[in-house]
Amino acid sequence: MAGKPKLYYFNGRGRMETIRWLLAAAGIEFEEQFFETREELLKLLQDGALLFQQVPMVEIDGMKMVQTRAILNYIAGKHNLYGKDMKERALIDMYVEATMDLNELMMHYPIQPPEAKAKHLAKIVEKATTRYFPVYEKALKVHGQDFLVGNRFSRADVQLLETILMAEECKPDILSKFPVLQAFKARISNIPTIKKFLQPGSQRKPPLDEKSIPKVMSIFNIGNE
Ligand SMILES: N[C@@H](CCC(=O)N[C@@H](CS)C(=O)NCC(=O)O)C(=O)O
Repeated sequence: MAGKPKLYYFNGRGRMETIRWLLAAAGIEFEEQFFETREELLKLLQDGALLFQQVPMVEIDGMKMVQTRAILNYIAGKHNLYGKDMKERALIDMYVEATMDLNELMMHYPIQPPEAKAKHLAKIVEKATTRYFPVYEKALKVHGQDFLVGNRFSRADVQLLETILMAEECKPDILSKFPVLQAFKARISNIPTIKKFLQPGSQRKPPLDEKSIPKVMSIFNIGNE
């Protein structure tokens, strides 16, 4: 039997967090190796473990996988979270790509310079409430089912919940005009694997705090590229 997947990243959300969410939702236990310094990342690189010299990297089923989307696709396919056919998969892909676009915007918020923060936050709220959330609200309302795609639990539900919770960290009442998404959030948060991941002490990571920002910027050489 293959061992547990092993995740290589820093001890924070970044691009790895969605991978943690998906594994947890699938009920898969995983190990994590964190690097604290740029030197530790460079060591991994020198060992030849990073195909494109970047993380996230996940050791899984004898592979050293990189590229976030490739990793997520593999986990989703393996654990039956990727629809029943090509068309469902296409819809799931559209939905999750949009959540990842919004996540990317939110991920960059903590590292904005102080003078750019308010504008960046306004952009997050505007995109969430006028571009992305209305689509999911309508989709759930129109088909009236519990899950986004195909009337069964998929990565689309997991990734949308992750994004909703991140958006609420930016603006706690961001769902106020989206009653169907409020119900969706409650429902999906109650799925046992997800409920467990949402509890304190799980491998879910908190938002990046002020004192971790210089560390993350130094590990990834952000601003010096
Ligand atoms: N397309 C890649 C992008 C990966 C990426 O940008 N990783 C960052 C950390 S989140 C990194 O390794 N930066 C160091 C570098 O690019 O040298 C993916 O989605 O995995």
